[in-house]
Amino acid sequence: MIGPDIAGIAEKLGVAADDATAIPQLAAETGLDVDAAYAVQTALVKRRLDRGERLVGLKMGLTSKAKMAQVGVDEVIWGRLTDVMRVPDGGAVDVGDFIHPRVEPEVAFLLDRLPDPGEPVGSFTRAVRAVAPAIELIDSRYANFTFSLPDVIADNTSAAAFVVGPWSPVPDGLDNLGVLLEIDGRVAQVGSTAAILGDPRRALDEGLRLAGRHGVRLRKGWVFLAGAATAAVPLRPGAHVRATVEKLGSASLKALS
Ligand code: OOG
Ligand code: MG
Repeated sequence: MIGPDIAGIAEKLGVAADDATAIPQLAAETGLDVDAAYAVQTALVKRRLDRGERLVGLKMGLTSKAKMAQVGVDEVIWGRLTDVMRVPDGGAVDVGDFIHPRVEPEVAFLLDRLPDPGEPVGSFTRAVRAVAPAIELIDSRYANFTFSLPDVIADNTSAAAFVVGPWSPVPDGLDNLGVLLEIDGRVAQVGSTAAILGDPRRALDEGLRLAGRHGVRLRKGWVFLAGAATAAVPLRPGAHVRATVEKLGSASLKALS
């Protein structure tokens, strides 16, 4: 049997991102399952690496119920981050570079010595050098921001851009810190780090386990996004976005008008 055209699907998704033009979902039509979808993601990210981008981290997706409910997919997923996706804290993006961008508040980890797959969460303090508030800008390449599980995996889990706030040493507890997303100084979303798999440290275990299944090992110096604590909010031209995590401070982003 001939399987799905991994390279062809990756090219379509890559062009959709480059041109900021939505495409129809393609997993059902092409018979893409989860494993084939991760193969598409690998090819899609390789397309970026081939033009000089560098891998700088890993992101988790759908680690909170709020996110699962928003997009109607209830499995934890992971994707890759490159240097070109990183926007400096307080920096600006052009909404026109994206299809239908949304922003969401996240917790970022700076990876140090990595535990082996399956090592318990107790190893977390050795594996993580620092923690920071973060904003992820997601932009599904599919029309209407609607997708199935293999569709969103193939699309590198909607990864488009991210901002990391100031790094701090890991505080004693990370499991119940307040999270706030403000747009133009108004509260848009409120949550808690408890929404992220009960404790965002668990997202690291999940990332190691799930990416490990596909032969991907996390590296020292990488940024790790644990997944949004709340639903994502559309990013409009001219908006000022701030994500605050209790004890950790804030990260911010502007959208050019
Ligand atoms: C998929 C990516 C989810 C998160 O933090 O949950 C994600 C999407 O919502 O488009 O990044
Ligand atoms: Mg996210």
